[in-house]
Amino acid sequence: MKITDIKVFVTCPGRNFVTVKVYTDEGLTGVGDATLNGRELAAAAYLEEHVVPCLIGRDPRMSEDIWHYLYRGAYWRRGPVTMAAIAGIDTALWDIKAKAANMPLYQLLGGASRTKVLCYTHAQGREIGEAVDAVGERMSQGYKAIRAQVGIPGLPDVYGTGDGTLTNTADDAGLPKEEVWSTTKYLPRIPQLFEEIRAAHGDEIHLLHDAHHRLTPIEAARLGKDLEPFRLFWLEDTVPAENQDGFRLIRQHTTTPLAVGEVFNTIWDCKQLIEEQLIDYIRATCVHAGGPTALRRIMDFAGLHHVRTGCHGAADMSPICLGANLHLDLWAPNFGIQEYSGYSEEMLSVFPHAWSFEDGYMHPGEAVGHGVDFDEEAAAKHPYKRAYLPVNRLEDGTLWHW
Ligand code: EZ4
Ligand code: CO
Repeated sequence: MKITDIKVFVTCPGRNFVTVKVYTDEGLTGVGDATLNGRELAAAAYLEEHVVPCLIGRDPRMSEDIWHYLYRGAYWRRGPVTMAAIAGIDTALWDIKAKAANMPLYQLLGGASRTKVLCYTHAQGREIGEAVDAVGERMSQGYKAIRAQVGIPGLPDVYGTGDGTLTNTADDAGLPKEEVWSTTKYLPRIPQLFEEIRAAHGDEIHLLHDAHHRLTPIEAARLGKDLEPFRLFWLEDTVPAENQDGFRLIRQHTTTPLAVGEVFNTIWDCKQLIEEQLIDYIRATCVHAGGPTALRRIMDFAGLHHVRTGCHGAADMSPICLGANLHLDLWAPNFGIQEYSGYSEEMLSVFPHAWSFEDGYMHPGEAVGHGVDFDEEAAAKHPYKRAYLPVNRLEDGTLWHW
């Protein structure tokens, strides 16, 4: 089998998605997600100019060799643009491989280790009461695990509480929106939120929270301690994880389970946190961590150290990424949970898919390959539109972590 062509599509059915489609001389095709929110055309150009020409004529079944060709062969390793591009190709190659084997992808990985995949979704409100109600609404939709976020008194909409989480964001000039942040105002608010959620909805529902990289280690340690009575499933992204030593301090102070890694690109970003058992869940996901070839290594490595998986699955990864994740989730012996924030009908119209949600659980489906397709005609109706993730400033104007 030979690769005859590779096309890269950038479409915006409500938000920008980068899709790679690999064509072969035997008629089989595969698709992969290469979306990098706010930097979409960088990943697309990387693919079109620097990757596609090298792969024409190669055997698509040699996904391991192609992965290393793109990773080692570039000399410049790692980085979000490179790894999203590699992920797009790698996911498409596994799609082809599984189609050639006439199997759903999870069978090639070792088969199902469970019958269904626990997922969590998002609930939020500007006021605590609103967030408590939103959790109840999600419970009534069947969800068994819910991430709760709430507005902070004295601040305009903060991360996770506005209404722009599903769609492209930019200000009126098409540039990044600016948000305002105060850790002092945030820290006492979150334990109040979870106290009220537990009081209203009981002990059974799994609760999660995302601090979105905004704290220092000692602040994170304090928040983790304050949240212990409410038994969170996890507390996510407390501190920026470039400095992984910071997690030692958090770990020494709290039994609240910790999750991190949605921005990680490679197993090297996970190494210290996993080896030293400083976290409980690794958030690495197909599109940002280099595709199934790389993600399954991270998952196995995590399994050696009592770390479970928790793939990032917000709506700025395409339904292809979610589909590929679900196959890995169904297989991984140390699976933890899968994020699922949902997609609009417009987004789903571009990505026909075999995956499904029922009563709080997902399943990748039994279609051959990873089970997600790309509708070129539907995509063509939604041209790329420049957009950004927001930036964040402290109240005195200091640029902060978003
Ligand atoms: O901010 O996907 O856990 N989910 C998240 C997401 C991320 C976006 C960034 O592109 O933190 O909402
Ligand atoms: Co997050």
